[in-house]
Amino acid sequence: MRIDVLSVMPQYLKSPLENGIVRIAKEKGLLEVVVHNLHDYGLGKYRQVDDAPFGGGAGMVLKPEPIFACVEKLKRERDYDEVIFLTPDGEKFAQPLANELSLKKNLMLLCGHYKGVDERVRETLVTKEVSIGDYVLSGGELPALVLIDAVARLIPGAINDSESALLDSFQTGLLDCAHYTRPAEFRGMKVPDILLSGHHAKIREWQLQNAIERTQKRRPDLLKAWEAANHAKERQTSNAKTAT
Ligand code: 6GU
Repeated sequence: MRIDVLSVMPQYLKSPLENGIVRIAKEKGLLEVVVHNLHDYGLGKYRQVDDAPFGGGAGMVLKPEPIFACVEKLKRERDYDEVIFLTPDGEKFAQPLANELSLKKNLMLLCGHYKGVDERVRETLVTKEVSIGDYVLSGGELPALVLIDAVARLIPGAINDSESALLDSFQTGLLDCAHYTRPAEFRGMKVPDILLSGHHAKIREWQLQNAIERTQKRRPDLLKAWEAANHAKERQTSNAKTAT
């Protein structure tokens, strides 16, 4: 997969793209991330990328010309599955979208700034608008990094334990269960006996029960959705059984 990121603050993106899961996926040849500085496409002697909004008001708006120039250049080089604009008024980012994007070949991410971008960019170049939550950040760089991390770890082969990304919180519809490592007793606090038993079926059962309890306590909304999906599945299986 290749991801092109368009930003007016390319330096800001550097360290997260050179470390952790993104670095590993790059080193394994599974992911390529190319950052483009919109100032390289800026106007005039000062490489201007933003301007005051028509109609007045606070903050600056990213001008259309540098963004069109950069996007059009890249589009001449390859086809993009999505051109994603990171913006607080976009679709809320969640695991299903990360899963979907992890299957794509070429993604373009446009980081907004200041008051946003000229609306004509959104109308003609952007295919998807994504937010990472209901709060306002100063720019789209952190959201782009969030999206890249969530997607990179889903690319098959990116993480060693191929099972583990599929068992994450949200993939099963439940939050993750509690985890423990050595020592079995620490300052009087004991790891649940069952986890030390070596009885795999019983351990799975404990983990599921623990995940259900944690989800009930922390995110009852998620548990409701999980139960509804589970009941639908059970109905399907029992219908299939009566049909045969
Ligand atoms: Cl994608 N951008 C900005 N600027 N703020 C946000 C956001 C995006 N998602 C949540 N807050």
